[in-house]
Amino acid sequence: MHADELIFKIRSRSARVAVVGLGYVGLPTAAVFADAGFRVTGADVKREVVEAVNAGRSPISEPGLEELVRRCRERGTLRAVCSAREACEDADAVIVVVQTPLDERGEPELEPLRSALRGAGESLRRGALVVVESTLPPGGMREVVVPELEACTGMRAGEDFLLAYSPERAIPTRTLEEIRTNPRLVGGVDDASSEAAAELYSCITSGGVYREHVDVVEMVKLVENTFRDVNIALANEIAVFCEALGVDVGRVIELANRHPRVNIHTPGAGVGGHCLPKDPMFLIGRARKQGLRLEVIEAARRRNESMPLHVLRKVERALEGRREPKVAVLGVAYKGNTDDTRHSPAEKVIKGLLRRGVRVCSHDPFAKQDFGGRFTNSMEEAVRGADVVVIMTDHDAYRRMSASELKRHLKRDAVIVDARRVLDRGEVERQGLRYLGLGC
Ligand code: SAJ
Repeated sequence: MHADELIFKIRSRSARVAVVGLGYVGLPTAAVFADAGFRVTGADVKREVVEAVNAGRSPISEPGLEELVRRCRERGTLRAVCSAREACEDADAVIVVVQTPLDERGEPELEPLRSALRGAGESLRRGALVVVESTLPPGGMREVVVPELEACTGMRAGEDFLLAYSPERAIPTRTLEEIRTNPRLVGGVDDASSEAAAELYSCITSGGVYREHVDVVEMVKLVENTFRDVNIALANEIAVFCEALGVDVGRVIELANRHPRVNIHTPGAGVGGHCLPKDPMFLIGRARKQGLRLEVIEAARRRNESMPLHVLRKVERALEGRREPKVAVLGVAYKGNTDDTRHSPAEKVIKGLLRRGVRVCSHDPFAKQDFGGRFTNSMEEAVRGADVVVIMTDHDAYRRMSASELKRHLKRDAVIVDARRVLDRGEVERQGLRYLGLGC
């Protein structure tokens, strides 16, 4: 199949783009394409998301996104609808970016992706390009995406329509910048598909576009997040060991990282979000089907999953001997400066404390999620009268917190459990508060 006409339309920006899924990656992607001069229609099943976008607002907290959405709405280059079928009706390029989480058995849950593909497929035009940005398990393009699209369209991929995989690689809190500057990977089902997809993404990224076999692209995406998960697991393991030795892990990692070939990540309360806890599982699951055990990756997953429990034990130690204690949990988002609470380590800590009958009041400057306890957006209210403050998320607001101000609201002999190492130990101790940091 030829892609010449589509490539011409992409170059002249007359190609219409549809983005199916307006989540943490989909909406920024839609807005970046709209900002680059394309007419973009985004689709999302959540009515409140569609309404927010059409009102020029961003339903998620991501630096620069609200302003970009507003600008694109004012220029008339971005609109949102509830149905994928409607969004794809007149689209020359369709980008599918919906979640591919794990189900209860730890297997890839691909129904949201299949359903998005079916929605797009209902109105897909002959000659259009479909790009999947959702993270796929190894073999996902061949085994899931191609058959699903061919079944619902009655057309053949690479013959009647173009199809490529180009995984999103932007990091939340820097999503817009990374969509525009990160290198892109593109793996088409045929040359024309790769060529068209590469042309499309070269309109929005200055980081270069790499064309590769789709099987390679699937692995690259998963290996990147697995690298990070394993690296963080190493940092966490060293932190737990340093804690037992009474050595400050922060200094250890800082100095080790001065070596030109060492780059140990930051230990913390656990690894959350929708990617790092999941993507290694795609590899582990697939390897098991081949009769292989990915022992290092499995051990790293276990280490990272154990971190909230490690923090819970520290809090329990700090609570020993206290009557009807109150714990303030600072941060329910999975990482700093985001409102995303998916797979947040705070959930396990809060639920663990509630099970033990502890009064919990959690706080977050961005997110709103109680995980079964009490939640407030007022930091003062959260920490008022607390026996223990446990810092679960490295929000900038917590880094700026002053120990003397904090002390004014706490019980006199309160303990700070700093699971993200955001406070200065010396300053906390100078206020007469006990400091229990992770890894020291
Ligand atoms: N974390 C640590 N220590 C660290 C870094 C992170 O404990 O040194 C924790 C965070 O607190 C968080 C979790 O790990 O709970 C994940 O955070 P993250 O910032 O590492 O990653 P995500 O999930 O927000 O985004 C990752 C990114 N992948 C890589 O950097 C390799 C992003 O580029 C991907 O697009 C994204 O996953 C995705 O969607 O796959």
